[in-house]
Amino acid sequence: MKIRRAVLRELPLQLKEFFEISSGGTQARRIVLLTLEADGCEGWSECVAAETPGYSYETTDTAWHILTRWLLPALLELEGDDARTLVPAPWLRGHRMARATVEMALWDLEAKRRTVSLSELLGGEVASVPVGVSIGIQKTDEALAQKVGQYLAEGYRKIKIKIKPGRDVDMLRSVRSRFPDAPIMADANSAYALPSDFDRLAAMDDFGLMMIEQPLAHDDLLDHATLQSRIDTPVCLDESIRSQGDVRLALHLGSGRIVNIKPGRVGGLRSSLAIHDACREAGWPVWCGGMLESGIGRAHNVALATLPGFTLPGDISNSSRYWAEDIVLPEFEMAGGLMPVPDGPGIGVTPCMERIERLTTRMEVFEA
Ligand code: OSB
Ligand code: MG
Repeated sequence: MKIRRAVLRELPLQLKEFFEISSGGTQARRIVLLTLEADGCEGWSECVAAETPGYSYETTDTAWHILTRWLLPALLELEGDDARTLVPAPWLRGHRMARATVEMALWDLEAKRRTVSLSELLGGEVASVPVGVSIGIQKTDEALAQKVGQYLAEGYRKIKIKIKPGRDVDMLRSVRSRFPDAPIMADANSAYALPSDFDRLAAMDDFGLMMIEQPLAHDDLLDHATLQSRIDTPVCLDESIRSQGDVRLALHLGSGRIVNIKPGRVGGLRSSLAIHDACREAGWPVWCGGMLESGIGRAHNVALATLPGFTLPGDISNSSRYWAEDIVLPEFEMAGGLMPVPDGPGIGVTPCMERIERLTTRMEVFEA
């Protein structure tokens, strides 16, 4: 098996609503899609890098550079029986979002070559997955309460509220008083530090949160362990887990009790499976995070979330929660808090080529 053609595209897609996290906000997404062709099949993936280096050092532009200068030219030189064994430029350090883009397209391609769903190829076990929604920082407590109420009514099983210093304890108290039993959690995206913010974080123990996600530095595990030993709320790691090595260290140190797995962040699906397995063995639940993806990235996330260790609802919401119109058919739409898993070959959704081609603002093609 040899990849005959690789096509990398960028297309702008406007989120319906401005999405603010502690490090900044986004409305205009720059979606990067990769298509790999071999044996009459097409593997698809989406690069999760953001427009600005606020979540990770990688951005749309660094990923584009690493993909076009290094990964895709090297990929076209490789050959193997199973698409998943093709690892271009294994010497290349870091840049996991760029690397994951290639790896995830190869998984989709291999699933399509075998005419099985991506979920089945990954070892998934269920036909639908429980899902939640992530709410950006809102200007007022009223605006937040309105959104929480709306999403609970739609059936989401986990309501994630973005927090930052100054929009945290009082805001969470207000939302908890209005929704006493709702499955609520908070995500700080690394906005706090120890020891200065300890009291503020410990105060959140009063609100019965499902978890607090990534309260401390994006590359820290040690202070997270100290924090977890002193608060009751489970700490969930996001930014700090970039590899199997990171999760082994986190498990050893007790840096939390839960991991948010985003395949793009950890270099792909193989690495996600290893992190899943390590957490499962240690008794830590995992769930699948999101990066405001289009339906292409979402399809990969849904497939990954069918693995048995994904016991908590993922940040996998309806296409219509993000976009006026998604770029895949059918669009993702959950019912009763459960997202159906596409059962067609590979990612199981069809890219809308006419729309994708019309929106594309840059494209590079590689041919063997
Ligand atoms: O920290 O999980 C995060 C979006 C962009 C960057 C970081 C995060 C998020 C989300 C959105 O929470 C989840 C989604 O895609 O719905
Ligand atoms: Mg997060």
